[in-house]
Amino acid sequence: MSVITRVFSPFLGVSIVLFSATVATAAPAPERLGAGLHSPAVCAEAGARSAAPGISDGSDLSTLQATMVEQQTQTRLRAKAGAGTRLLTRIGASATKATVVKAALPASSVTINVYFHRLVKAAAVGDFNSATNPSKATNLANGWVPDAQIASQITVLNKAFAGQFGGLATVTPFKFVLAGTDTTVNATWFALSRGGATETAMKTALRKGTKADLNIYSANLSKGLLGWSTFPWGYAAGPIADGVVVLHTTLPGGTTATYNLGDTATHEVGHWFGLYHTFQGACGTAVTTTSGDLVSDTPAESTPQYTCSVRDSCTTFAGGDPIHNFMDYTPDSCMYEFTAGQSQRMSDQWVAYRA
Ligand SMILES: [Ca+2]
Ligand SMILES: [Ca+2]
Ligand SMILES: [Ca+2]
Ligand SMILES: [Zn+2]
Repeated sequence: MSVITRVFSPFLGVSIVLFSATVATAAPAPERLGAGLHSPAVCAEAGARSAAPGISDGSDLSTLQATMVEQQTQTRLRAKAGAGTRLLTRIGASATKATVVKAALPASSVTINVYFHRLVKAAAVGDFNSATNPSKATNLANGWVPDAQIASQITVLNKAFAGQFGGLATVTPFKFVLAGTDTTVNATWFALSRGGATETAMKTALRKGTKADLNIYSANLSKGLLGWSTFPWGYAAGPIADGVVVLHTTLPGGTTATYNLGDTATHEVGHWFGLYHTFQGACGTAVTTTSGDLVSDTPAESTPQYTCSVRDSCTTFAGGDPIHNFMDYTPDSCMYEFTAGQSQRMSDQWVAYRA
């Protein structure tokens, strides 16, 4: 209970009421709720997202957890309404219960510093950046992601968040610049597991910058994971954990087939900005900003889609599944768009937690 109190103190009364009201429908225990919201890695991707549909890491938020996050976000947006952020509309009976809708930050108006941390297993053999190095494959396997791949990853992020991969072509508020790259030879850190003491030790040693800076770590993730990320609302309680972790072979030009165009990072950075999976909350109860992934222009989706096959998993609601959305689980070549609603959510989350 103390964890909830610390996070949701602005909403303590509301949270208790909410929890009490949902106990009868098997709401998570308070301890689990707190752990879920504070986990250094509340979202992780199944590496087998193409080959083994149905694998779940249990990292998606419950509807109750998502509701509590929304309440906290609303309070923070409301508190910042007078601090230079325009309050567009209030819908509701009173200011304290109203839904706050912010003007989206202007397109491409926020530049994110990216600190890239390359974890490697052993010292490089020769020049790891050289395409003609006979030991190139060994170096790649040991985590020596070439500088050119890191540069390409930044380019992919910039194109993805500027809507330059086609599809809906949504230009979000965000741009990225590589602020620094460091390399650490540590076989234990390289074989990274999610949520353990090793991750904490590694991030404690390497994380740079503030809540507005993006730290990306590349490593040989255990259990077949492609990547994981923290959410923005977790920063206050876990600043060291804040950031994105990706399998080292998922960068553009990497060796993990179908996941080597750099969209693992795109997807995880989406979480870092506060986006949920498009299948969050399954079909939900409606296609609105209060159901499912809390974005009204992403069609409801019951489960992750692991291939690029068109389907409609929530026939109650209009629209085919958003298989081309970066926040589904489809292969990199299949995912290429964010929606305007997702851009608005990222903008709101940025104002609430990272600005
Ligand atoms: Ca939706
Ligand atoms: Ca549908
Ligand atoms: Ca793509
Ligand atoms: Zn995810």
